Amino acid sequence: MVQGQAAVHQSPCPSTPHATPTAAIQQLHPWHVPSPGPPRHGPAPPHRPAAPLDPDTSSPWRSASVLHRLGLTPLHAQRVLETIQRLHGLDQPPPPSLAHELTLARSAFRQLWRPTPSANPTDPPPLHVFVGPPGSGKSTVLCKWLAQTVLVEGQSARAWRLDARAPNTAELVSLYGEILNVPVERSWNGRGAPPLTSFVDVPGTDFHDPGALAHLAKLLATLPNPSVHLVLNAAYTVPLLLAHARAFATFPRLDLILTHLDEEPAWGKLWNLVLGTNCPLRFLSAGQNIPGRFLPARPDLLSPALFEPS
Ligand SMILES: Nc1nc2c(ncn2[C@@H]2O[C@H](COP(=O)(O)OP(=O)(O)OP(=O)(O)O)[C@@H](O)[C@H]2O)c(=O)[nH]1
Ligand SMILES: [Mg+2]
Repeated sequence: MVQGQAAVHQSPCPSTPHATPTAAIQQLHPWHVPSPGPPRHGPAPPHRPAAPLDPDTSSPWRSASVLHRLGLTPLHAQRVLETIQRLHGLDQPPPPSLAHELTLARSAFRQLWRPTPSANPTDPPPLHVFVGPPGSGKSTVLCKWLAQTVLVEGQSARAWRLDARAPNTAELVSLYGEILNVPVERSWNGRGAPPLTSFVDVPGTDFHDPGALAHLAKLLATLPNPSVHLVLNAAYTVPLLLAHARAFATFPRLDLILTHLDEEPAWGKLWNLVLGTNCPLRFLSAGQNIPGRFLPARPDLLSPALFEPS
């Protein structure tokens, strides 16, 4: 069970209104550490003017502050707030209770979620290709998905461990191929997609290097109908996550897989990827163990404490 699911059960959405947004946020966010109050003795701390990115505390909508605490950038928080206001009725004053406002926030998040397109049953089985920066967890994710396909779904599969500009040294993929009795080939033989779910591992690509990106694009063009998964470490900062999503945006049928969720407590910040890109979020992966924790992404997993226990 992933951390997010556990949090759902530990921190159900409050059913009673809170006096202040801060009180509500402390209930909502198990990882939120309240800042220490002013010292009991000695001089009062100097007044700190509001930073430009501070939430608008004058807003009559208390959920504005909650969205800020979740880790949404001001632009994305504004978009969610506008959706909340539209759902409530644009000419209406904010609801009297914060609980009601948070119910609207959940509906807004569900509405803004971009689901991954469902597979057409008449299409050939997908060729999953994992791309992204070096060390983001691509080979680990491939092995997790491969293990689910073989062990949980009972399907046959094939895998390729291809070189790009750099050689592919991911022995992990070959090792799990052996364990799961899945053939792992070291070069693409050009025969076209086999009638099995297939997985392709490539080495990391530095998104600052146009030559490496062009080389990857050329490699992808040799593969039949690849379904490209951009694998990113969720512990990256929001600007870095968005920069990667922009750099890889031209690859075909791109979606996102986020890893290292065991090392990143603030899952709410990942809403910035949902709101700031055209890429659906496909899987969330937490930890090195295989098959381990590897779940289809859902709105309630990104902000579990905001959603009702399911
Ligand atoms: N803590 C943690 N470690 C992870 C996770 N996913 C992968 N790792 C570790 O991160 C390191 C890199 O993982 P890989 O799967 O080899 O990453 P990669 O993107 O294939 O790396 P390159 O092919 O070299 O670009 C390994 O030590 C993994 O065990 C995760 O979700 N959490
Ligand atoms: Mg790798």
